[in-house]
Amino acid sequence: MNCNIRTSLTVIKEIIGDAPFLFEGTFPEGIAYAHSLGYDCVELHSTDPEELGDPGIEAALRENGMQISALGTGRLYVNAGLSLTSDDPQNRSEAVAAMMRYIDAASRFDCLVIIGCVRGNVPSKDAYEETIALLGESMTKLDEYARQKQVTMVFEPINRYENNYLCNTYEIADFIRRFDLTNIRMMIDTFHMNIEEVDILQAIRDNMDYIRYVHFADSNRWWPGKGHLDFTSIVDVLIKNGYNGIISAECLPLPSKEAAAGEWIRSVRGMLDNYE
Ligand code: LER
Ligand code: MN
Repeated sequence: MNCNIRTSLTVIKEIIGDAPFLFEGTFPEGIAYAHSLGYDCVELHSTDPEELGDPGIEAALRENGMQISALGTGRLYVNAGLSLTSDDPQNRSEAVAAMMRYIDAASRFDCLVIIGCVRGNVPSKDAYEETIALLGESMTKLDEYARQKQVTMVFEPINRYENNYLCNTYEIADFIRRFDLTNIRMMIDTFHMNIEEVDILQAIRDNMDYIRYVHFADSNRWWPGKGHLDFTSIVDVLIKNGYNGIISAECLPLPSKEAAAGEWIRSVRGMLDNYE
């Protein structure tokens, strides 16, 4: 069976705490490094969308024959404290405005924008519907802007210990349908799926119509093969259900970022090459 799945490496200026990124340095350096290891693309994480204006990025992409797969936006929440569902309207509109700058950059780079923890959290048990309504309002604005700019955003189910709502694939698909979003689709992350899905393979089959991007990390968030997830079956179900996008290396930089980046591509390329 033919498979055109490509791989991507997570790149960030500075890895803070135990964030699951594998290259630390400038974006042009990250692009050259990812290419040298055999990755096809880079996933760029920035705190400020202005970082993506660096003209060295385009030059490095050209020189190395690389593409940007997606722009991560989680640092807006983790580092800058912005949330699409903040109860402070000023914070919320700054979050939406910053996400629009990411959409602008994605339109230049022809890549996806990830919506992860910038969704914020439900502040109390009885505030679920209120939070969903705020998120629906913010997402509707982003969806319209993304449509104008012909950009796709991918909404990531994140496990309950990091975000306390919209944790599994079915909930994200329901949310997309409920607000009739067209340019917001879904991505999956096997680390989160291992915690939240009843059956990982069935969740992929059931939600395939929405899945546009994939993060691979094992059950312990190390590279695929270092935990107990059955990646052979996960790759097989993705390919047999027509997935033809990008799989990105978002896993812990352990025992070192260099080791994890090298082992991730060796393991995942090894599985994908069985289909080519
Ligand atoms: C973002 O892609 C994600 O998976 C979060 O868990 C990052 O910490
Ligand atoms: Mn992820």
